[in-house]
Amino acid sequence: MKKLEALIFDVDGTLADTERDGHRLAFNQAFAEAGLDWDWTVDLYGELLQVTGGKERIRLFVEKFLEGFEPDEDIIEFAARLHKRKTHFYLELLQSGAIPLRPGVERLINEAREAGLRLAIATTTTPANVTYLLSATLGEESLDWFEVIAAGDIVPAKKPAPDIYDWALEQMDLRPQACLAFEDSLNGVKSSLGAGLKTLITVNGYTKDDDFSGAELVLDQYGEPDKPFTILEGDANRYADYGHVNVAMLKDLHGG
Ligand code: XBP
Ligand code: MG
Repeated sequence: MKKLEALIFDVDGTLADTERDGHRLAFNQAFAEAGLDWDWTVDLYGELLQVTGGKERIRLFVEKFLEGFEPDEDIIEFAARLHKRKTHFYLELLQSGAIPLRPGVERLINEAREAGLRLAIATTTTPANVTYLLSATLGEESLDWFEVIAAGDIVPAKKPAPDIYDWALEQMDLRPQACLAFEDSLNGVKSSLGAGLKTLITVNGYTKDDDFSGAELVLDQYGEPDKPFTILEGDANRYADYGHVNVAMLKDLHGG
């Protein structure tokens, strides 16, 4: 087994709980601005999360839930235009500081940097969504901590395809055996496992019932020294004593 050299993080649901009170609200703002009476409720949004990517999600909604709806323009262009406004509203939300990182994320990133681990991002979300989230939560200098920010349409096939992780690994000139991936969802874990990466899952409200077969460990959160995680799936005897995810635990999990 190769030594652990790098950590590759998903963003939505993994670094921050962005979907329910972030992306969803921004989609609804864009719909209202466009004069559409669409309301993506918490439950409906959960169903729409079966596809990754905001433009793809709008198209799924139109195809599956809006029989007979025909935009004046091509559906691809229509969804792209609407999505641009959604991104605008989402960035506003991030800038306002409304979306914090998940518990333990900042501590873990700092510890990983101190330990000399290389860091990267692999996400389907729009690139600006990542840079705004990092700047708003960890400060602008944090953008330099991540060697690669693989995001959005940089690869045509979004998660669950492994392409975004493959791309990040290629940019870092690393083999998957030298890395760990951090994910929160079924589409995410399919993508990371497809790229050959051992994966640590932290679930959220939308993904707690997903099938995480193949992941190394499934936790409710990363935890803090005074706020331990709960192990949902995986080797509880081996990992429970760590209490919170730290570099020693990641090395144990990675096995190298
Ligand atoms: C996240 C996504 C993203 C966001 C919306 O999936 O699917 O599409 O919901 O972002 P993952 P955009 O965490 O697996 O990367 O609207 O910018 O596409
Ligand atoms: Mg995710």
